Amino acid sequence: MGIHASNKLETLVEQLRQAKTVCALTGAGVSKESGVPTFRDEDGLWQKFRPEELANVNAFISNPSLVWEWYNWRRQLMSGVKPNLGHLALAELQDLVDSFVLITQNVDNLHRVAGNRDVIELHGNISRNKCHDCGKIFEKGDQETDFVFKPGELPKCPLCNGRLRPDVVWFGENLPVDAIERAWTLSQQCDVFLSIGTSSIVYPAAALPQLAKQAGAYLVEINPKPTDLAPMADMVFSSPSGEALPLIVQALKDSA
Ligand code: BJW
Ligand code: ZN
Repeated sequence: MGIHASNKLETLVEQLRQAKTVCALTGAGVSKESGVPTFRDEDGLWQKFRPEELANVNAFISNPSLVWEWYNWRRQLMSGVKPNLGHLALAELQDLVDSFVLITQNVDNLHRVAGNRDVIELHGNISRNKCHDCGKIFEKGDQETDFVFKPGELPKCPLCNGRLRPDVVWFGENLPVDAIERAWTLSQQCDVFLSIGTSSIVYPAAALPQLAKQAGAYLVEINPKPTDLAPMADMVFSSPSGEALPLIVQALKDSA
């Protein structure tokens, strides 16, 4: 490691040690090394459709089979994945700083599996279904139907016979109020904010690091392709999160 890189880690370790509250915001990039495709990279999800065309309530109403096909495929894909070194480092980080909150846009549950205790899910969780008509939420296993539905079959709500859908947040829908309110407040209160593996284009999540910076936090971006957030950041790691995060955690442990 060059002197420059080690100085950078020293500076960040100092910031993390002094911080009362550390927030991390994660996006699809953190799960890429687990084998979950991102939305907008070249090899991202279903290149023939833009995420805006599928993660969209109008698409679900006009073409529910297409939307269900996409979620079936993703559920199958996610059922076999495990946390990677980036997730595990974030779980370790929570015990190395004063107070740590993980805010995620991901629906894959991998931060909880990795061991993070305080996880704010901004965009829901793919392991649940919700009735589009009566709002009832079903955990995996609550329904009589299989979790991955048969092609052409549209799952129905066992209570009202309404249209079941994954319990995730689509474009044009509000984020869960408790989740976004808490994330908003914490972003304004925290001392260090880490933005990791997100393209920083989907709002309101993309506003959180900007909010943190404006309120005085030390802002760090970790992304192999730095985003429009980078010019605002105090420090940028242009590497995969599965590489950068273990280095940061190791440096923090070494300084103890
Ligand atoms: C690595 C890596 C490695 C690769 N390590 N990194 C016009 C202007 C402004 C705003 C709007 C507008 N029109 C509409 C809006 C609002 C809209 C919005 O923001 N649109 C933008 C596209 C412009 N937002 C909404 O609608 C939100 N709701 C809302 O605002 O409510 C109020 C409202 C009500 C009524 C009308 C209008 C507003 C809801 C947003 C919901 C987003 N939902 C999805 C799907 C979730 C469920 C599911 O998973 O199926 O969330 S879309 C998709 O994008 C998903 C993600 O969470 C989200 C963000 O993507 P993410 O995580 O950043 O992934 P990528 O693929 O974009 O980026 C991956 C990154 O990883 C890249 O940068 C790589 O370089 C990097 N990477 N390998 C680290 N190894
Ligand atoms: Zn129902």
